[in-house]
Amino acid sequence: MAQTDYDVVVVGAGFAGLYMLHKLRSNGFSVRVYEAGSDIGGTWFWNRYPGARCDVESLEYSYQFSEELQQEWEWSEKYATQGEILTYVNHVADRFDLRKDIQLNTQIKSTTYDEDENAWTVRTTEGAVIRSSYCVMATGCLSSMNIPKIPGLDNYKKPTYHTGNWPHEEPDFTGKRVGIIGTGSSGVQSIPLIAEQADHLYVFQRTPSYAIPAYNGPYDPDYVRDRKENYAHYRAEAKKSRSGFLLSVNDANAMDCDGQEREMTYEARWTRGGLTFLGAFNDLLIDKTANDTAAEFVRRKIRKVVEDPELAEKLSPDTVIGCKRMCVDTNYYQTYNRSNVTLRNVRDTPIEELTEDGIRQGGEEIKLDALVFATGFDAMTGALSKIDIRGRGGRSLKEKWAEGAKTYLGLAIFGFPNMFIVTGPGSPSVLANMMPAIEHHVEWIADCLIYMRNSESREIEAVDKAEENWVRHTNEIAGNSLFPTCNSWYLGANIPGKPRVFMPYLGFQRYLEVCEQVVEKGYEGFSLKP
Ligand code: N01
Repeated sequence: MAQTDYDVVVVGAGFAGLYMLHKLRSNGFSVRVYEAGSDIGGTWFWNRYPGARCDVESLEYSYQFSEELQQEWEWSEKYATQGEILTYVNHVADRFDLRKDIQLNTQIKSTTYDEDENAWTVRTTEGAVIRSSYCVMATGCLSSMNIPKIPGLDNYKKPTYHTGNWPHEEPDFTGKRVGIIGTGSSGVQSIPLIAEQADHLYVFQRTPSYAIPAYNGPYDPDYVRDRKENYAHYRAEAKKSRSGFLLSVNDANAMDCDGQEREMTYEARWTRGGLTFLGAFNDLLIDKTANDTAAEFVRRKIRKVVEDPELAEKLSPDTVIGCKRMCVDTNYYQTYNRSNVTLRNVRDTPIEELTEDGIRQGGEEIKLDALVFATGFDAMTGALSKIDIRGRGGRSLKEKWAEGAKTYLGLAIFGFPNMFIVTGPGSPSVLANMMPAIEHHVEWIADCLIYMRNSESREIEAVDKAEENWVRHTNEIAGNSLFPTCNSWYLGANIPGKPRVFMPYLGFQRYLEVCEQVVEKGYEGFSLKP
């Protein structure tokens, strides 16, 4: 075997990297985790903007690998704040003594595969060189910020913020004129809170989002008790759904019901709040007519909340509901009834430029004291593309993915042996509850490495044909849905020049079954070198 420093290098210390470390270390592998941030937590370390919280229920957005952990941890609210989740992350790290194998403030610059030695050479931006038999990229799906190249960006002199890299010292917007660009999940969460603080808030909206109320609040102790007593059952049920959540999808089709029945179903989902609204009917993401009924229901709700009918119209999306990631809100639409909030329509009147202290739009300059970019991420591939990853024959991953990301199962890449991605493109990842998606990948990878060790194999690689088939299969499924009909980040359409390819795999349960079968058939679709 090659001389290596570690069996496995893991890049990233978010939920994925932390569990990967724990799982591999408990199975006797030597592991080192490298993290660019000054602390652990990934998404929940960086995204600390006002109002940041998870829109998946806390009791489901948490690790299930340790019964003791899930029993001892108490979530205070249905949707946990960023701060509470970060406290949980730190608790996990301490509980499993993870920190000693994590190196913070360390950016990985490149990883190069050595075909003769079957090992990776990993280099940090500071020049350190590490050798490992395997690399696991736990770099996150939404971790590479997107700041649009608006003319004048360099001339703008006032403070700017990105929701995905929010300062640790909370900015004070009191008495300030604040601009925010972007009305996706981050914008929808932060706008109500920034509006409460700022003297005036200008929201620059290109595409309105569908937002479903969170109805967040403290957990009912009886509900928590039941969940905890029956965790195994609930977790198993969630895995049977297409998204990894409980209460996912009603089996009935919207178009098989009469108008009154549909209305009642939507109302019940609306009253419950949150992402499960989209599960009101089975055909919402397949049949445009069905989808229109749900979209119109939400638009009616917007019109009821927003007092100015013209403003309500501007805030009402006309796209397929659920095509872009739905938002979960607290007082989002209500915020537009405030006199200190102005909606600026960027779709009809694009931003012309940033001036020294403002935004010029439609010939008018709006003076600002601070500007917030809630403009999202180069999703799913961005963080990987920033690292110079070179596989067999020195071929770079960036080159390989120039026409769109290609993976086998979202876990492995042909030409890049002994490397795994946690929740990579081609896996359910962002279309599922991220926590079970992460845990599934971590456990699959760990089992695979144990198999490699037991079978005295030294190299594993996705087979070209298997990868091709998987990419085709992923696209076929997406093609049968309404997902490709809008410019979402699932398609890479939010980043100018990025190939338009649908990246996540639709169907959590189906995916789990496929991964299991692959293993049962002796890692079908992979080539293993003894
Ligand atoms: O980013 P986004 P996000 N000019 O890409 C606009 C997860 N998340 O950070 O739609 C003007 O959704 C862009 O407009 P358009 C969740 O999975 C979860 O909000 O491209 N506008 C859009 O409005 C989510 O989906 C949680 O026309 C520009 C916005 O910026 C994902 O992260 C919370 C522009 C970007 O929205 C990303 O959410 C937060 C330009 N040049 C995030 N460029 C929870 O769990 C972009 N925009 C609650």
